[in-house]
Amino acid sequence: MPKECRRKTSKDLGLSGTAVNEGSRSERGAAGKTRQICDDFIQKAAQIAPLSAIKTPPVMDARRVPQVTITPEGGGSSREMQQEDWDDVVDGPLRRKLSNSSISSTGSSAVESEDDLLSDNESKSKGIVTLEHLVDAGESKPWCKLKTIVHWPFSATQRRKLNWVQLAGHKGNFKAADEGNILKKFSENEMQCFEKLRGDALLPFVPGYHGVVEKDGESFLHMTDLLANFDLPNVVDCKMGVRTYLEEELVRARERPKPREDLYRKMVEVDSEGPTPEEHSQRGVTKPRYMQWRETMSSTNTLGFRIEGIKKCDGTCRTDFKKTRSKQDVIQVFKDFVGGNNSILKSYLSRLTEIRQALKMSEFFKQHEVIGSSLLFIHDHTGNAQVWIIDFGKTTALPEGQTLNHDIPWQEGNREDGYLWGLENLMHTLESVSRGGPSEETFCSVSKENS
Ligand code: I3P
Repeated sequence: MPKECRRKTSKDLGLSGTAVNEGSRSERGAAGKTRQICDDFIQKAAQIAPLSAIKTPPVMDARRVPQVTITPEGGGSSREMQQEDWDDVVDGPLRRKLSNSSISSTGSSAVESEDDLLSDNESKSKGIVTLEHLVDAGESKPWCKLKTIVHWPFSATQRRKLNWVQLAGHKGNFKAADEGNILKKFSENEMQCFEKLRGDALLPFVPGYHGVVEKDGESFLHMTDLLANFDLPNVVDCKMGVRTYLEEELVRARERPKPREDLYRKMVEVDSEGPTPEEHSQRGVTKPRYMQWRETMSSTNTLGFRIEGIKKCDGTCRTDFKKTRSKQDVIQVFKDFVGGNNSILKSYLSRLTEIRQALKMSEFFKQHEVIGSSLLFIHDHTGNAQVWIIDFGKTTALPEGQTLNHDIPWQEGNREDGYLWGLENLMHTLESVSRGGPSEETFCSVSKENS
C-alpha cells in the first residue's frame, strides 16, 4: 500500500532532489502570468540597483519551465527479493567494477569510505514523505535580495501560500519563491552547472535558472517551479546512471573511512541481513558502501536508473522503491503511474527521444560526470506530459580535454556514469508499458566482457 503523505509545517520543510511546488488550482491558473511577473521583477531590480551591479538573467532564463522536487525516503519495498532478481544483479549489464573492492548484498568486501557531511537521514530513513506544506505569507522581514546586490522587491501580495511535495533529496533544501518559481538551497556545483548550461543543447530540458538569491541569511538558487503548468500532477522521479556517488567520494572514503549509524539504520530497515557481521557490531556503514548497496538493491546497477519516488494526482506519495529492481517491477510501477494512458506514454517517449538527441549534441554532457541527476516525469489529466533533467548537485566537470561516452561500463578511474545506457533502458521500459507488458529483448545489454 502506498504510504500516505503527511502534512508538515514549514518548519519541517526541506527539499532536495526534486521539490514540487503545488499551488492551488487558482494559483496555478494564474501561472500564465509568471513570465510577466519575472519580467517585472527584472525590470524593478534594474530600477533599484546600479546597472553595473545587476546580474540580469537572460530572457531565456525567465521562461516558465516547471521545477519540481520529489524525495525518496521510504524503507519498505514493493515485494520481497526473488532469486531471479539476484541473478539479474549478478548477470546485470554494465556492472560497476571497483578496482579494489567488490559489492554484494552482504557487503562482504565493501569499500571503506566516509562522507564528510551527515545529512537528514533520520527523517529520510523513515520513509516519511511528503506533502510538505509551506506557508510563506505574512513574513515581517523584507524578503530577499539577489546575492549579486540586486534587491528583490517582493511585496506582501506577491507572497503566497505554497504547497510542496518532496519525494527525493535532502530535507530543508527548498523554500517558497515568487509565483512559478522555487528556491533551492545554494550549491556551488549546481550553480556552475546551470551557468554552463545557458548556451547548451540541454537548456530546453533543464529547469529555468534565474540566479542566486538570499533569504533569511541563506543563499538559494532561484529556479522555475516545474509543476506550475500542471493541474493535479502525477510525478515520478527517476535517478539516472549506474552509479550514484562520485569517484572522489570513494577516494576520500578510503582515506578516511567513517561508518555512519544513520546509514546502517536505513540499511537494516530495508534488509536486516544487509550489513555484514562487522557492520552489525559497529552499528555503522560507510557512505559508499551504503550507496553501493542501494544500487544493487534497486535497478541502478542492472538498468542504469531507479525509481526514487512517485506522487499521484490524488495526493498519495510513495518512496518505498528501494527494492524495486527487476524489469517487471519497474514496468509495473510505470504502468500504474500512467494508468494505461497510451497518449501520455507517447508524449513521454517523444520527450525522451528529444532529450536523448540533446544529450548526444550537448557539450556539457560530454564534459561532465553526471551523478545523482534525475529525470522527472510529470503529467496531468489534461494530457500535458513533460520530462525534465534535474539535480546537478553532484554533476562534476572533467579535466580539460577529457570527455565521457556515458554508455560504457564504469571502472574506477574512467568516471563513466552509464547515463545514456540507463536512458535507453528507461525508454524501453516505457515502450514495454505501452505494449502492455515486459519484453526482455528490448532491454539493452552490454556484453559480459564489457561489464
Ligand atoms: C540517500 C541517497 C542520496 C544521498 C544520501 C543518501 O540514501 O542516496 O542520494 O545523498 O547521502 O543517504 P537514501 O536514498 O537511501 O535515503 P547524496 O546524493 O547527496 O550523496 P547522505 O546521507 O550523505 O546525504
